[in-house]
Amino acid sequence: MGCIASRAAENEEVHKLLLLGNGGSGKSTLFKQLRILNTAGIDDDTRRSAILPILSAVLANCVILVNVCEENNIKIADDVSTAAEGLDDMILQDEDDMDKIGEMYTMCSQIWACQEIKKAVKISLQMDSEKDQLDPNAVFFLDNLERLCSKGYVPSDDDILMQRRSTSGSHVMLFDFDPKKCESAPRRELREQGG
Ligand SMILES: Nc1nc2c(ncn2[C@@H]2O[C@H](COP(=O)(O)OP(=O)(O)OP(=O)(O)O)[C@@H](O)[C@H]2O)c(=O)[nH]1
Ligand SMILES: [Mg+2]
Repeated sequence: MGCIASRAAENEEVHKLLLLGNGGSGKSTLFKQLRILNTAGIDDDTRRSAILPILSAVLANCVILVNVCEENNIKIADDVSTAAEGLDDMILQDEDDMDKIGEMYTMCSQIWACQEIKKAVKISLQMDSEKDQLDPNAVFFLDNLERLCSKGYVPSDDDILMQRRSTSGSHVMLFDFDPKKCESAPRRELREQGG
């Protein structure tokens, strides 16, 4: 009984916030922002485990852009199509795949340098079919290709914030909110982004 009472008292001290919303509506992004601003920040394991998913998403987005060009009769150079075919066969899933990053960089930068590909960005952000849909932050990552593919790359806070990874199950984070600390922290903007 004493245990239940003390648990109840403990719970009264905690303000609980349940985040519900469509996929891609920003629940995890809010979590990550709170982690950066109000806890010890993003830990090294989380950063390390984000490397391959970030690079895989970049690779997949390059393939999507080339497919969208082909489907919309946007003419691209043959070497750009060939680079996309090379990427289509590439899988990045474990540490052993890290030695493919140099090759991936060459192919992705060739695709991203192509002016016609930029036309496909706008189209693919508006596509209904999931297979042709670009990640909302694909341009941010493609503009940072050199940094992402360099040796010893460690994802920055912004990389972690921009990364799109669908959450499975429910996640809980406990944090102390200190308004004074918040005022002195670098200002960040949280914006509602339609799904
Ligand atoms: N450019 C930009 N992107 C944003 C902003 N806020 C959120 N995003 C991006 O929008 C996407 C939101 O995705 P999540 O936070 O993973 O969405 P979620 O609600 O957790 O989705 P599920 O886990 O699938 O239910 C991420 O790619 C974010 O980086 C913003 O202010 N600007
Ligand atoms: Mg999520």
